[in-house]
Amino acid sequence: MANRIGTARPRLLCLLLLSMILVACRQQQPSADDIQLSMSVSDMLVGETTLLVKVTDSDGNILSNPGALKVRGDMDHAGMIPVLAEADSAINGVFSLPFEWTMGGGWIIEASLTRPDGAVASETFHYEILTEADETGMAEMDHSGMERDQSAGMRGETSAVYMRVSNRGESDISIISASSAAADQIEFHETRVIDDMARMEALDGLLIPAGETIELAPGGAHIMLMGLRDDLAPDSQMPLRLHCDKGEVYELDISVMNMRMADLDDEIQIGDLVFSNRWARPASAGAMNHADMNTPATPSG
Ligand SMILES: [Cu+2]
Repeated sequence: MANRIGTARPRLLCLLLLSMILVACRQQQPSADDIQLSMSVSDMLVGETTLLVKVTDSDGNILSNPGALKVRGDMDHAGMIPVLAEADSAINGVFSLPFEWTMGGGWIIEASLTRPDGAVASETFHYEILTEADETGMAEMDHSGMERDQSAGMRGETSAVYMRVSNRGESDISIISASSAAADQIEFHETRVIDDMARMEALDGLLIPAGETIELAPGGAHIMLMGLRDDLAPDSQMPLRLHCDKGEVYELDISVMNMRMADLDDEIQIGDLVFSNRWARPASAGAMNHADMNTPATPSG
């Protein structure tokens, strides 16, 4: 009640302050949540390359002072030494980082931007890197998704789903296809390391023999999501449907996370199958829609 006395002036002051705050807000840089990182690469063959990382706000506007960028490249199978790069200045919103693909195979590139205010925005991209030998062998490989996979990988539009599946029944179960509202196309792949080189091969499906358990994991068999329709944000869930040759459909939810550090408490049984440790790598859909970032995906032809 005592505050009532002399309210007129404080109110005026408040209004003034409020309008100043509004003006300040309008001029403020976007928060880390509104930052969009998109990536293109100059070469997708083993060896030296340049990573171009473009930073914009959610409306696609270039930021005058984006901050500093760190990039970490890991292969999608265990035991490889990560490749690191960083840059603290961008030209027209684009960071240019020299980088080296040290080996052929699937790469996960994580770009983390530290804003001038200390906030961090990060994005993960997935690339399939070839050796020269691979490139010529490509046509012979019965791997229809592979080329699409690469061009999609350029846009960070692919991801992989991993899980453990046990068959508690008495007959073998064969998963022949998968579908999801989150992706245009889904294939079963296996990463194989041959002569020190990791490559992905398409599988017809997944066989879970009676009484056995199969493990889909980085560096091995996985469910490849191509043409993502929506961003797969860390800590979100995505739906996945697996179709069995006998007609059964298994509806699953998949946790999106950067790395699975421990077993997940997510075991569910559908029919004879028990699914657990279901996770997918984060990825963005159509992050590369800005025309000027479209460097050619394949080296030539
Ligand atoms: Cu794959």
